[in-house]
Amino acid sequence: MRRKGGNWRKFEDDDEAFDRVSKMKPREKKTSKAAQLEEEFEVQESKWPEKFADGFAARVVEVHKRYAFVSPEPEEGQIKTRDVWLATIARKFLQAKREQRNFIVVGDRVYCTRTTEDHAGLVTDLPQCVIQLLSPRKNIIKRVDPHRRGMDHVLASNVDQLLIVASYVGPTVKWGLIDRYLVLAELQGIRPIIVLNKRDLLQDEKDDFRASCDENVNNYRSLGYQVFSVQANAASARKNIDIQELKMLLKGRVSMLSGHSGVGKSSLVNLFEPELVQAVEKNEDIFYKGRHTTSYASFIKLGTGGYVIDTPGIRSFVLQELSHRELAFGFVEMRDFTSRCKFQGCRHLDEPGCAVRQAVEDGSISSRRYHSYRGILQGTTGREGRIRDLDVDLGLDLDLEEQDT
Ligand SMILES: Nc1nc2c(ncn2[C@@H]2O[C@H](COP(=O)(O)OP(=O)(O)O)[C@@H](O)[C@H]2O)c(=O)[nH]1
Ligand SMILES: [Mg+2]
Ligand SMILES: [Zn+2]
Repeated sequence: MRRKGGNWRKFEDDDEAFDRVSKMKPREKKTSKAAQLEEEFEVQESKWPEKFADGFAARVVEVHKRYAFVSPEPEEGQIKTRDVWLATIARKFLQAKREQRNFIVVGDRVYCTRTTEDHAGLVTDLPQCVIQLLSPRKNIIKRVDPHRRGMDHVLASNVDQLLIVASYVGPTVKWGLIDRYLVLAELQGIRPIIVLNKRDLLQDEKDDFRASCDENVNNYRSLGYQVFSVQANAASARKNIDIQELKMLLKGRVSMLSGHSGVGKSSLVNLFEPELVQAVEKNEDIFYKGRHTTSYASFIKLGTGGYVIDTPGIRSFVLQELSHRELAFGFVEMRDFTSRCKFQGCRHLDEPGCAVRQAVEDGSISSRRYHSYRGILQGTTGREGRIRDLDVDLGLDLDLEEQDT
C-alpha cells in the first residue's frame, strides 16, 4: 500500500522511527514547544470553535496504532455509533510531549474536521476526518506500559462505571482479581459493579466452596458494593430480576467491561441488545483463542440504553507501584482504621499498634480482603517482589495482549 505524507501513517514504513518517538523521555518542565503543543491539543469544550463549516464533536470509539474510529456526538452522551469516521491526529501534534503512549483513547471526546485527503493511507469507504482538539478527560483507566518504562498506557477515558465480571466456576472466581479492580475503581473514582456469572454451575460444587462464595459476596455487599449473581446464558435471563436491575444501571452511562476471558462478558452484553451482537466463545476454545476475539477496545451501544467498552487489555491485570497509602485507600473498609495506627507511616504489615490488623483480629475487616491487601503491597500478586512505600502514581500492569499490536 502506498502511503504519502500524513499523520500516524508517517511512521508506518518505519517502525523504528515510530518507536523512537514513542520512547522519548517525558520532560520535566512544560517549557518546550512540545509541551505547548500538548496544551493546544487539550482544550476545554467551551473553547471549541463553534461553527466550523467542516468541524464536529465526536467520540473515539476504537483506537488502532495509526488511526482511530470516531462517531459524531453533537450532544454529550448522544453518540451516533452507526456513523463511523476514520480519523487521524492533526500532524502538528505528533511532535507533542508524550507521557502516554497513545494520544487518544477510547472514550475521548474530540473535535474533528472533515477531510477529503486520504490521511490514513488505507483503502476505505469511510468518511475521513482529522482530530484537532481533545476534551480534558474526566478519568482514565491506565497501566504502566510494560514495553516502554515511564510511559503510561491509557486504555480508556471518561468511564462512568467499571463492570467487574467474574464467573463462579469455569473459570473459577479469583477474588483477589476482583479486589484489584475495586482498588482501581476506588482510586479513579469510578463506580464499580460486580457481576458473578455462571451461577448455575454452583450447584455442582462442594458445600464449602459455595459457602465461601456466599461469604465473599456478602462481604462485598456490606462494604457497599453492588453484586449481581446471574446466569447470563439462561433462556430466561432477560426476565431475571438482577439482569433487569443491571440494565437500569447501565442505562445512560458508559461502562467499562472487565474480567477474564470466558467468564461470560459477551453473553452478558448480548442481553442488553447491543448494536453489534457479541461473539460468544465455544467453551473448548476459550483458553486458546478466547483472548484474541476482541482485538481492539470498542464502544458498544446498547439498545436498552448506555454504552459498554470492551477492551482486551483490562481482562487481567496486576496492580503495581501503589504506595501503601493509596492501596489502603483502595480498600474501603481500611479507611476508618488507618488513622488510628500507632505509627503514621504504618503499612499495616507487622508494625506494632496497627489498628488495621487489630480490626482484622476483631473480625471487622475480612481476613481474606486483608490478605489481598498484603499480597498486592508485597508484590506477591504482582511481578515485583518488593514493597513500595513511596507515594507514587497509580500504575496498572496488565498481563495480557497488547491493544495495538
Ligand atoms: N454455564 C454457564 N455458561 C455460561 C454462562 N454465561 C456464559 N456461558 C458460557 O461461557 C462461555 C464464555 O462466554 P463468553 O460470553 O464468550 O465470555 P467472554 O469471553 O467473557 O466474553 C460460553 O461458552 C458461554 O456460553 C452462564 O451463566 N452459565
Ligand atoms: Mg467476549
Ligand atoms: Zn496499621
